[in-house]
Amino acid sequence: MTLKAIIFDVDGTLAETEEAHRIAFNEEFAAWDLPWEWDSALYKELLKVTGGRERIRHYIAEHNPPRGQEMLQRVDELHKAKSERYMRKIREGGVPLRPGVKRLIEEAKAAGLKVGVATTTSTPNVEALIEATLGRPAAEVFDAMACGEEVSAKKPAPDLFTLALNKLGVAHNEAVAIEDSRNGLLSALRAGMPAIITPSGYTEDENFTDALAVVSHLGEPDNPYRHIAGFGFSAQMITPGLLARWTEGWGGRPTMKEPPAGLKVH
Ligand code: XBP
Ligand code: MG
Repeated sequence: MTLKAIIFDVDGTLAETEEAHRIAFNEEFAAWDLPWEWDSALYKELLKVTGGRERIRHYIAEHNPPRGQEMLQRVDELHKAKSERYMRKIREGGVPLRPGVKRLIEEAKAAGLKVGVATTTSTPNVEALIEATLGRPAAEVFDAMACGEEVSAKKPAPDLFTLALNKLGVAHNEAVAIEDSRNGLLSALRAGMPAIITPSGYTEDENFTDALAVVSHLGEPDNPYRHIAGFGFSAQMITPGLLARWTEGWGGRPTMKEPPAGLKVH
């Protein structure tokens, strides 16, 4: 494999956005006079279902909250209002990019790699986050974006990573995914891609057994990552050079269940 692209997840990976999502859901529920409150423990459970609309439907089905059946008919409306509320919060600032994200994007571009995103959230949310954190349009920062509204099956299905690969014009074995969740890892593996995991607050105890490497964040020169599992034991930052070395032996195929054995740890 020759590494040609890096594809980033957004929520939890580029930034710790899930608290802003959770608060936006709760504020919107209150605005609709719904006696629904998603605390952190419940939200952690609900995050297993990717996509905000899907998450609301799942909550109604599993928790049978007051006015659930009424709201089932209005999920799109409720979710649209939540998304607008979320974007307002993001535009106010206060949700920074995680360590090493800006650095790795810049280093990847300087090394001639393409950079994309594959996310279950919708395009305007990504645009708001990138504008608020990098001060530039997302379309200038990324060579391609694959967002939730473009596919019928969200993560852990492979569709979003496959779409990002197609838009970037690279093969599944020429790109690496950067993810924070088990669902995201499965999505990448099912698309035939290797993945590096930087767990986020809500995903840190998930199972990342099949990842190439698990590190606390991407690392900065003055803020090295903490190695958790896999490759990268002796490194301090995820760089394009390291990613190219770690993915050299990658022989993954779309829909594969296990990564290939026998990759050397550098
Ligand atoms: C993130 C999600 C998203 C957000 C909410 O998953 O599951 O649904 O929580 O976003 P990933 P929307 O990081 O794996 O893409 O409400 O806009 O769907
Ligand atoms: Mg994520």
